[in-house]
Amino acid sequence: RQVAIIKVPFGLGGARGGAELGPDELITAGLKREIARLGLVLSEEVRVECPSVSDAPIERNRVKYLDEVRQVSERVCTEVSRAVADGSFPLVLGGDHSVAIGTLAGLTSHYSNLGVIWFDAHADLNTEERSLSGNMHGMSLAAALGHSAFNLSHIPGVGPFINPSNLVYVGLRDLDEYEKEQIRAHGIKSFTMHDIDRMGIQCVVEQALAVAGKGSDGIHLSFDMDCLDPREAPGVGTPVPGGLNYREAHFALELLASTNRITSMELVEVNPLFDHNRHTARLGVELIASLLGKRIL
Ligand code: DIR
Ligand code: MN
Ligand code: MN
Ligand code: MN
Repeated sequence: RQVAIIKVPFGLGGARGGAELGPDELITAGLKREIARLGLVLSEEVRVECPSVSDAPIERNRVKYLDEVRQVSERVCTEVSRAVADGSFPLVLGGDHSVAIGTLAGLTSHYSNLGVIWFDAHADLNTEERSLSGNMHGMSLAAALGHSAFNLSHIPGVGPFINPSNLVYVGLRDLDEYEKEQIRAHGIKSFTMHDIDRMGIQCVVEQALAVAGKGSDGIHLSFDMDCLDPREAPGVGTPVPGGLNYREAHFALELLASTNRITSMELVEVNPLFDHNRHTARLGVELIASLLGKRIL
């Protein structure tokens, strides 16, 4: 199997800077060594050109850096689409979670009915109108579903919107009122931390796979590192207490790997500025390795 690493050093969609350092941090933490150890071929390693604060004009709008997010989305879409066409497994390294707009755009150009499993403390369902923060990383799924003003349909080469019945959340614990309404209105399957405590992570992941896999021709795993407990992963932009622990996260990704159903992955929101001893990036590398098939025995 071939893996294509797509680095997206973009942080302007986040609440605080630093996520743009994520891709290099993951590489430094040994990602390529792990991929080689698994016997996988690294078919390509591309770095998407991303604007940073110093390139962007001073932001005066309520919705922050929309033009920059739009530009990065188009570039990520192109790279992801090319990786799929090459027969590689796209592994997108964020960057803040707004990079998912481009990832999903690129994937939908190949998959007509893409399932999505979204590991996150947050639902990322805000629109430009309803966002309380103005940060685009809290709007990526609204764009993928076609609910926001800027959405998937504005990206050249894109396919259909994500169908809410093939979208599933794991790890939710910090939602805005509008996002709760949206989850209910569209019947989006959501496994909150409460559900994980009640059902156990195995049952949750099995049910999540069933939702994302029903009638779909591919399943994308979008992994926001803030789904983890901040004690395990302090290096994120918006930590929320009460998240997944080390063993739950590993087990979840091992279980997903064992089904051979996951066709792409992105890992986002590694923020080295808030990390201790590269702990979060190293954990990110381990979790990617688990998803790519690493086993204990
Ligand atoms: C909040 C936080 N719902 C927002 N979202 C975050 O800004 O829209 N997403 N942190 O990752
Ligand atoms: Mn997120
Ligand atoms: Mn985020
Ligand atoms: Mn989040």
